[in-house]
Formats: sequence, C-alpha cells, structure tokens
Amino acid sequence: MSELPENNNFDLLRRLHRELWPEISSVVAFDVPVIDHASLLIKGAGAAGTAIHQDRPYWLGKEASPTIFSVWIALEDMSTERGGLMLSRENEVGVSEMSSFNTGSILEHEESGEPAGGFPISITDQVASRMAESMRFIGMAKGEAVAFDSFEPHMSGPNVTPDPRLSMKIAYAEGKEKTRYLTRTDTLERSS
Ligand SMILES: O=C(O)CCC(=O)C(=O)O
Ligand SMILES: [Fe+2]
Repeated sequence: MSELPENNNFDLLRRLHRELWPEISSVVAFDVPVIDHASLLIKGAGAAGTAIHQDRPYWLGKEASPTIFSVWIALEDMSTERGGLMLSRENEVGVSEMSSFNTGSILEHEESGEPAGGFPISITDQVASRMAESMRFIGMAKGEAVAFDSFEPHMSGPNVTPDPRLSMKIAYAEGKEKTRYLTRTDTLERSS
C-alpha cells in the first residue's frame, strides 16, 4: 500500500508514531517495521474491565514467531476510576530492554463465552488470582505511553466515571515476512 486512505484516524496515528518511534526504532531494530494494527481504545462510561490476559494467544494466526508489541497511549489523563491500563510493576524495564521483547512464553489461557470486557481469551482463574496481586494501575498523563510485548500480562478495571476513557494502541511488528498489516512505518512517515 503506497497511499493511505483519507477520512480516518491516520493523522492521529502519524502524529503519535512520529513522537514515539525515534526513541524505540533502534532498540527494536526491525528490518521492515510495520504497524500491524492500531486502534482507539475507547472504554465507554460504565463499561466493564478487561480480564487479565496476554495478547500472544490472540495473535498466533498473525505470525508464527512473535514480533508484535503494543504501545498503549493515554489520550487523556488516566485514573483508576476511568479503567486505565494495569500491568505488573515487577516487569517494568526501560526502553533499552525492548530489544528482549517477545522472548517470553504463553501462560495458560482459557476461552470464555462473551465476557463483559470483550476479550474472550484470558489467563485461567487459578494463575490470574496469583498474578492479580502484582497488577497495578499505571498512572499516565495525557500523551504518555507504555510499551509491552505480546507475553506481558495486562488488564484494566471498569470505567466507573460518566465519560468514555480515551486511549490508543499502536501494535508494531517485523513486516519482513508479513503480507497483511496496516502500514509500513516508512509509508506512514512519508504520507501527510
Ligand atoms: O485498553 C484496555 O483496557 C486493554 C487493552 C488491551 O488489552 C490491549 O490493547 O491489548
Ligand atoms: Fe491486550
């Protein structure tokens, strides 16, 4: 794809990408960096939380060996009440450690019918209850971001406020062997 469609959120995506990518591109060092997918994560007023899960089980069909990682960007100041992202602080590392992203393994997951939070594959109750103790709300101001790989357990609480929670996720990947993705990063950077 050499041109990006108009009338969508590519403006926002490009802007966020240009802010983020310089700091992480050399550490991640993909041959052909692509954005596998990106989406606004709008959690409606009163919406349920998202159960603890890894993303890798969702992406097994996308790539045989894992390269996709997420950058989760707060589009407003986050709070626990808003249902902000939760991660284990024990796993926190600096940007330089992103070179060892995606070397983890899949924990036991189970599929449930249609959970309120919308993510049907989640870590089994037994494993989750042990992990839950270390999960912490990640305080982020508007415009701040956190990156996590496809093996990072994460979750979020319910949005108990009367307004939607606004965040965005950009999922980067090695595009060398991929035929399906949203855009190459160089295409996005060149577009205006
Ligand atoms: O934004 C959230 O509350 C959770 C999102 C999530 O699990 C994901 O983007 O992989
Ligand atoms: Fe997720």
